[in-house]
Amino acid sequence: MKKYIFTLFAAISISACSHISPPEQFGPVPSERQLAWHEMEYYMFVHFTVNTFTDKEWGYGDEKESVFNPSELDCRQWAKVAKDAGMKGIIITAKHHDGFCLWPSKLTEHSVKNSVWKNGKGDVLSELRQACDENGLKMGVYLSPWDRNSAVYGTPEYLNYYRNQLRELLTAYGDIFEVWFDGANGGDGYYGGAKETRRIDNKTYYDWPNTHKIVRELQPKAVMFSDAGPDIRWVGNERGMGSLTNWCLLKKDSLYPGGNFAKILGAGHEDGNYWVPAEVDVSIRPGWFYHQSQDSLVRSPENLMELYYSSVGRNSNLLLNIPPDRRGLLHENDVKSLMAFRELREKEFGTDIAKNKNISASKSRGKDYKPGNVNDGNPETYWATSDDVTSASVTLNLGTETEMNRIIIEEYIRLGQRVQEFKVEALVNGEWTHLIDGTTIGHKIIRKFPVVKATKIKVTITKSKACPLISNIELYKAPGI
Ligand code: FUL
Repeated sequence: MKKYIFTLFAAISISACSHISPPEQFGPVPSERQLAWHEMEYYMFVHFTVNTFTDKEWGYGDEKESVFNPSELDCRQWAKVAKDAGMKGIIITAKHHDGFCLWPSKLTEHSVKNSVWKNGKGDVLSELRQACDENGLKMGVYLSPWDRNSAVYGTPEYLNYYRNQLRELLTAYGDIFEVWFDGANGGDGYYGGAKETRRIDNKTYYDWPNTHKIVRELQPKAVMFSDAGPDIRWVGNERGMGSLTNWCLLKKDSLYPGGNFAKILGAGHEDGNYWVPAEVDVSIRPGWFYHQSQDSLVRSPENLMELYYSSVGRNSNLLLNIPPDRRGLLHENDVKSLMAFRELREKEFGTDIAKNKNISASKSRGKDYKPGNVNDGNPETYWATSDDVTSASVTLNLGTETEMNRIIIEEYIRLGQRVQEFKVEALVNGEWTHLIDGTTIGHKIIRKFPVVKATKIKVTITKSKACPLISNIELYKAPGI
């Protein structure tokens, strides 16, 4: 009996010791809707309205509905291109600053219902919905707060109009993954014939918190984008440049849409109290809308690749604008460039050299958090250290001398963004050689370095706010340098 009790006691204590508690979350963490957004990484922006037909970037608001007349509009073509390009969704300008609605809104006459396209029976939003569903893409909407057509813009009544439009969009077109609130605001416009300049106070006029409630109520899974979140933030420029140091954290209460916060928006706040990651919005052409004169100015596949490094490679999502032309189709030049860009990415990230290679760590939290979790191909497993350790390294043993020039590193962001500084070294001819230094990691970073022939690669987290949690490391040999 004594022996039995002893054995039982020993078994219980061994199992208690081998149970290692998971790390606690540190600081703000992403919501489920934000996590789903992080996974999307790359998706299409579609700028399409009367401007496409008037050759403008900002319509004044007095455009006749009849100018909107695409000859071959085909949302299926957009969606097929997006899917073939490797994109995960499409965000459309349901209404741009000119106020023209691409859906037959009951709240205004200024929409497709009064155009000649399909004799006023068309609805771009519902065609896009169907095309997205057929191609497994998510759909998002851009609804410009600034409306140069509306007679009531600038008065409290406009807010009701704007919110009711939002309700129409969020109830009639299925699941919306992102609602895009643009920051351009106020100025001259048609305003129902007044033709004047109307200025609003960015900080107070829109009463954003009450508009946000509508989105949460009608589309709880949707993230909301603006200069200041609440869920996703603008990166602070339209050149496609994410910031090398990029915290998903933001003190968003001190910001508002349309304010002058470009620098802050790039890097975020290291000590931010909300999770508000950055989205890079950029156009494949100089303009956001289609202009025939820009047919020869479409970004090259190589240029798109650079954008990819400066956005997805810098802990941001890439929202790439491809504006349909007057036919209502994505232009051949844009499509060609997108497809070649996809091929480039496939060549760039061909075979992951790190996958399942032998790996060791200077420190580890124990079996469930072993270093092998970073190269097992499973984003749900991660290498972690014990709570009191904020600097440690993992070393990948490649077995033989191997050439490489790219590295991907990902943090397990579900429990917060932690890493403040890291470095990567290579064992070349028996000596550790420095490859890169970095600051933040977050969801993902992709970094280049000159081709190196090494037997081992060491990733050291030199500084972290709390014990580092690394879910993925990949290594590639991309063509060229
Ligand atoms: C800006 C707008 O003024 C541009 O026309 C475009 O829609 C861009 C994405 O956002 O603020």
